[in-house]
Amino acid sequence: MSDQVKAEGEATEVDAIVIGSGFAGLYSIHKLRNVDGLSVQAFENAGDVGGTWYWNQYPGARSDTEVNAYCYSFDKELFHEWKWSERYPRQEEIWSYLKHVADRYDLRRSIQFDTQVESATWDDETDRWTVTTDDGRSWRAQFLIEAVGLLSATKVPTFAGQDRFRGDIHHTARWPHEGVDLTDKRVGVIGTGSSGVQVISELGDKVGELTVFQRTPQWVVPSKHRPIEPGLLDRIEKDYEGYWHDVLYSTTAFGFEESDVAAEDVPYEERIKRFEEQYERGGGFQYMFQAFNDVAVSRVANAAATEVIARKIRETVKDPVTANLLIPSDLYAKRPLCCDNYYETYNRDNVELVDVQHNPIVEFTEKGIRTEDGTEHELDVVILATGFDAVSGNQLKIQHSGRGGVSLHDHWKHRPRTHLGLMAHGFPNLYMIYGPMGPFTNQPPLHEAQVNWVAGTIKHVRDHDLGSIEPTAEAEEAWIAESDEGAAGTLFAVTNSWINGSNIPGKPIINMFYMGGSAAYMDKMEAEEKSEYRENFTLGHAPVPA
Ligand code: NA7
Repeated sequence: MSDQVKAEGEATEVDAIVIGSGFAGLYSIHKLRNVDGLSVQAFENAGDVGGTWYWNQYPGARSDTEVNAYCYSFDKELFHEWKWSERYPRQEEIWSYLKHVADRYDLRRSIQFDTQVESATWDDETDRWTVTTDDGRSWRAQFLIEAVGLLSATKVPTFAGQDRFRGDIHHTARWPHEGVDLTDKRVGVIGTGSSGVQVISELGDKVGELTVFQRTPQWVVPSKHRPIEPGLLDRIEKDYEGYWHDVLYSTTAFGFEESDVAAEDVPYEERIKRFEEQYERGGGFQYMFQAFNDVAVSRVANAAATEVIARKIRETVKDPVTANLLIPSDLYAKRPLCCDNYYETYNRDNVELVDVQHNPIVEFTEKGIRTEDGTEHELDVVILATGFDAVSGNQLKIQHSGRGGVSLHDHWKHRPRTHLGLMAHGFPNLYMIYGPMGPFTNQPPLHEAQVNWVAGTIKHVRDHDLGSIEPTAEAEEAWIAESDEGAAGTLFAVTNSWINGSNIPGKPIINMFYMGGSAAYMDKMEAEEKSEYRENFTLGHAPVPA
């Protein structure tokens, strides 16, 4: 095992380069370096590990996935020793966990922080990637693993007059680590997706005034946050492998039992009753996938799901005008949201909802935000909860030049293209963890499965002295066709959100996920491995040593 880098010309050479140190990046370093014995250099543009959980330190940030499936599985001892305190942990706790993982497996020594990877250039002669970083250095590696985050490249809209605003503006995903004192302040929030909903629910009773600028309301169910069910983690440990196998071989990999009943197959009253019960149990993904199995594909099921939420909104929000504004007119087919205290927050005297769909933001002024009706909303702080250039955004920030000098920008000009959401034709030995057309599931368990698959291909290439592995053009085409066909049968395809790229002006509105479910995705990866990558990949040849 070599853990050392060696200088070759100007570039420093390692076996593998990893970009990112969130859930996927940290596990990539551990697996490739500690388990498989490769020399690994990682780069991270943040000042510490954590990825999403480093950046998203806004008030109220927490996981809305139950923690028993929102953690690593690769080491039972880690699972045993880390004591989660909450069912949906706050950002601080998840970040502490990831820092603990970095320390426990001694990962930091392989990570260069505060470093942006600027370019990655493939050399056919040597079967190596040359990576340049913003500190002016170059690195070479046979394998390049990009764990750059599905939801990481921020979408920061600019509004007319923004520069003259005398207050502060913060994006939720670039929240200052020293914190922002919002006590008694007049705070405006733009955006009502997951981040906005969490920040709004948290801040209602902590700030002077809260003004929510809502363009599109979203369906929100309560999380019904509570301590982890007593004994649950112990029960998981008793059948540890079996539990994680069941998580991966489910549809969504969220660790809860998914329904196998179609809402369409039961009478209307039964449909409503089950959604009512599910609402009381809480949880967004549960509301979408635990009550029935067809909420994301059937308009009948979807209508029953939203009927119940709409009724709850009307029951909760005292002012009927505000309640009506909070009820979405579109389908329940965005990434499902859950948050306690969201609708209740609008009953507070210090909270105002401004409908910027019909009364748009015209400009920022020195004192705040002016809307089309002429009102100047005076504010001390504006929080942009405006989301991300999701899925492909961070990948495209790096200037990739693949086989024959083809750029990833050109290859993805009309749409992102991959095989398995992991590799692209023309870009040998380049792996994108959770890249476009990856599985639409809970991420941490699938990160591990993908990294294990990647490690398998690397071992295969090295053991057989092959030099490189790359999906064929036909495999890529077939994967896109299969992914698109699956997604077209869902309601996500006809609902605007980051899931299909429609939140970014000018971005192709196109399917970005494989929606066949986690189990089917696992089978696909296994089939490739079993066939020794012969069917859908071109296996190259190692260059003749000089
Ligand atoms: P989302 O879910 O993309 O939500 C962004 C919100 O910001 C959404 O309500 C947008 O309204 C709103 N938005 C964006 N740009 C503007 C402008 N220019 N004016 C007014 N409102 C705007 O991002 P989140 O960070 O909440 O969540 C992303 C994912 O991260 C989430 O699904 C989890 O997986 C974690 P719109 O709908 O575009 O009208």
